[in-house]
Parts: sequence; structure tokens; C-alpha cells
Amino acid sequence: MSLLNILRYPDHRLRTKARPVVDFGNIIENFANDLLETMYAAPGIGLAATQVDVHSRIVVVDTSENRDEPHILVNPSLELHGEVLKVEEGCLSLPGIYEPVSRSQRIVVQAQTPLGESFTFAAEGMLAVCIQHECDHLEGKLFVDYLSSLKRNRIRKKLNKQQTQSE
Ligand code: GNR
Ligand code: NI
Repeated sequence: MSLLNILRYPDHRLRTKARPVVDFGNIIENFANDLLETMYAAPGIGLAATQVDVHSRIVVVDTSENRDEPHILVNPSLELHGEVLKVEEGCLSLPGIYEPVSRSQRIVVQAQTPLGESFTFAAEGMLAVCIQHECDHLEGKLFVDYLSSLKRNRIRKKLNKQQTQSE
């Protein structure tokens, strides 16, 4: 197991569209466990491979109180259902930034395990929000893309300044 480095906005590598996983097995399983370890250490409730500069369709999430309900989703696809509500989001690639984003409150997820088994499940509330946020990362999309360009520019300047000061 190892901790992975998380890319920070506005790093252009966060804009990469991830490719489907075709080779299932131990290598993908080990990588997914590294993603989980990195997510728990951060700490965060989700992490997409894109955020650690791996451009394969793999995300992990755990929105449970006790941090003991990990989900590994390989090649996820979503059906959006239910009400659309604004929920405050954060992102490990934009530390300290929190803004409301409109998301479906219910989703049906189709995905594969690291060994290639297909499964489907329904999710709601924060788990549904988090999975939508992670699937956006695989498309090179970030939650600030839903904000006005004025707000996004302010955030970009703030994070650029923080990163310059910490170097
Ligand atoms: O840790 C995280 N918290 C969070 C809060 C609200 C909506 C989405 C998230 S995901 C985020 C971790 C992250 O950046 N995943 O990509
Ligand atoms: Ni994120």
C-alpha cells in the first residue's frame, strides 16, 4: 500500500478524460487500495484516479460515518434520478474551497469490480452526490466548472497564491 500525490487545481492534468479499464486483476485491485488509503489519509469521502494522475476509469468512495464502507467503482456509469438539490461540495484538488452545486439526489450506478465483475446499485443523499463528483473527475470536470467564471477565477487566483506561498 502507498499514499499517492493528489494533483491540485488548476493543474491541467485534472482535465484529462480517463480511458476505460480493460485489463482487470491484481494491478487494478492494488491501485484501488492505494486510492482508498490516500482518500482515508487526506481525509476525503471520495477520490478519482484522475486526481492522482492516473487516467483510467476508477473511483473510490466512502461516505459512512465510521469510514468502514469503501466502494471501488471501475468503469462506472450513472443514471440520474430524483430531485436536484444544491449541496455544498469540496474537493481534495481544491483544498479549502466549498461551494454549493446542484446534483441529483438519487442515482443508479453500474460498475465493475477490480476483477471485472459487473454490479449495479442505487445510492442517495451524500453517497449519490459524491459518486457524481467522482465520475465528473473521470471526464476532466471539476465542481468549480458549475460556478460562474467570476467565482472560478477568484478561486484559481486564491489557490495559485496558496501554492506559490507554500513553495
Ligand atoms: O472529500 C470530499 N468531500 C466532498 C464533499 C462534498 C461533495 C463531494 C466531495 S468529494 C471530496 C473528495 C474529492 O475531491 N473527491 O474527488
Ligand atoms: Ni474531487
